[in-house]
Amino acid sequence: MSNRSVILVVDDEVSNIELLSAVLEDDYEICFATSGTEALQVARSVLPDLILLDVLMPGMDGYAVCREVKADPLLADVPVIFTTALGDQEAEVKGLELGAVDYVAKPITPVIVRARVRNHIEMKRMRDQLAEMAVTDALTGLGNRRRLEQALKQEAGRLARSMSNLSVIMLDIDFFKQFNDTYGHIAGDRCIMMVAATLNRAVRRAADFVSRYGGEEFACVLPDTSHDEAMAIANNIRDRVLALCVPHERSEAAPYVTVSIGVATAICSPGIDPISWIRAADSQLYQAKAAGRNRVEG
Ligand code: GH3
Ligand code: MG
Ligand code: MG
Ligand code: MG
Repeated sequence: MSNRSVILVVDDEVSNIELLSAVLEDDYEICFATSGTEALQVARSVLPDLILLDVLMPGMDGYAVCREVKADPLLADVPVIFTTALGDQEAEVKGLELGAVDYVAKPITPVIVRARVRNHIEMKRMRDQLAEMAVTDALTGLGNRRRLEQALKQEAGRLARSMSNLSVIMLDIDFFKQFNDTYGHIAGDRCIMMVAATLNRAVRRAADFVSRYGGEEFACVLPDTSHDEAMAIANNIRDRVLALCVPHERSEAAPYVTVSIGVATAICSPGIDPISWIRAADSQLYQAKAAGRNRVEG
């Protein structure tokens, strides 16, 4: 599959679509629509990287399309460039106020269209990259705490409709301060990466979500998972980390790196605070620490 950016060209006049396609097709995948309603259909199924949108169209005009695009969570981030008749300042202002990023004047000038489209595609790419970085942990590549809390909220809301179980696993590396003190921070970072990779191998269903919650703490969201199932997964994680046999001579739990794990399960219902899972799993984790570490409580 090609990884070229996709541009949706919307215009009620086919000759305009042909013109814009000819200007852009060397660099982008082009899809098109000849009416406002068709534009929304295509946009929702293709999720384009940019929309070139005609203002004047019979039926649903470009403004109405732009309004709907900006109101749709799936499409709101897609940059919209209006194509307006040359010199129509009012149309330009209205388009920009509706959330369009730019406009190109008709009749179009190919070099201008190419330059503006390229700039906005690039800015969109950078915005997406920043948004991704804001929810990703740089050391492990896992989601960070912000991403976990988003996932938890989303899953708890989704499962509330079917009153399904959701489990959360909180995990903390044992005596990790001593590990750093003995083997150094670089080795400590490597240990965190190994635990992250182990978690990824042990928690495998597509709906499951694994994150680095803090320094040497990890959290997993397991939708549609009973307490027994979550305990089995947690015990498997504990076994796998121990089986890595990463030496830890100053641990009081084992001669190797170990983890303590807390598990919390609850039936999702409307109005339940997603953070209550974190609190409950954290308090089980505390019990696991108090009971001697290298163990699972839930
Ligand atoms: P416990 O068994 O009770 O969890 O003891 P602990 O020593 O693991 O707990 P504590 O919370 O006192 O210490 C956690 C340590 O984790 C302190 C900190 O230096 C280390 N740490 C946190 N984030 C990182 C990191 O990104 N890299 C490294 N190398 N160490 C980290
Ligand atoms: Mg038109
Ligand atoms: Mg800790
Ligand atoms: Mg610790």
